[in-house]
Amino acid sequence: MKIAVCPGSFDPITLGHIDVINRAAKLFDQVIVLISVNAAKRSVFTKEERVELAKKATAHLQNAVVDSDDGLLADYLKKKGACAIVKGLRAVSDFEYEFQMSLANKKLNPEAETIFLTAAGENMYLSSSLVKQIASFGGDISGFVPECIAEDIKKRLMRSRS
Ligand code: COD
Repeated sequence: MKIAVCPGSFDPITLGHIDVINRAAKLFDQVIVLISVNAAKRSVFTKEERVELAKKATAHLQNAVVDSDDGLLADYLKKKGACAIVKGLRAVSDFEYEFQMSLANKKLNPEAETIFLTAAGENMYLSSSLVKQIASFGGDISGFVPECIAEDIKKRLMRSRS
């Protein structure tokens, strides 16, 4: 069985992430959506909240599961017997960072291939930070995140502003 991991902070998960996960689910037998730690970012949503949102947003995929891990991605892949890391690339600005990560992960776990899927044209500009900013001002985020989680995100961010 070919298992791929789609890792990210997913703070929160957006339609851009979902597009990459949907496409990975067509290429692999199983996809693990992994809520992981980016040492350079401070998350607004708790790990539990991010897992819950990701579970709701990927409920339509029969071969996807959501998990979380606080350790190294390369070790997680070994533990799960996964052969690939699937990531989305939005622009040249993503490339340098992602390229460095993929080389480091390959060094740490030579079995792990990183596969990049180019972002869909309509999601090129989309990021979790943008969603948080719009939602915290009470704006409409329905075009940016799956409909089933839009209200949860909005309520949560409006609450933390008050
Ligand atoms: N369209 C397509 N893809 C997108 C979009 C979009 N609109 N937005 C984001 N993406 C892609 C990103 O390029 C990324 O590949 C993925 O979706 C997740 O995005 P984020 O922003 O939620 O997640 P990041 O970039 O903060 O995730 C970084 C990791 C948590 C994966 C990384 O820090 C990691 O591997 N951490 C584990 C610890 C570790 O092993 N560190 C050392 C690595 S060498």
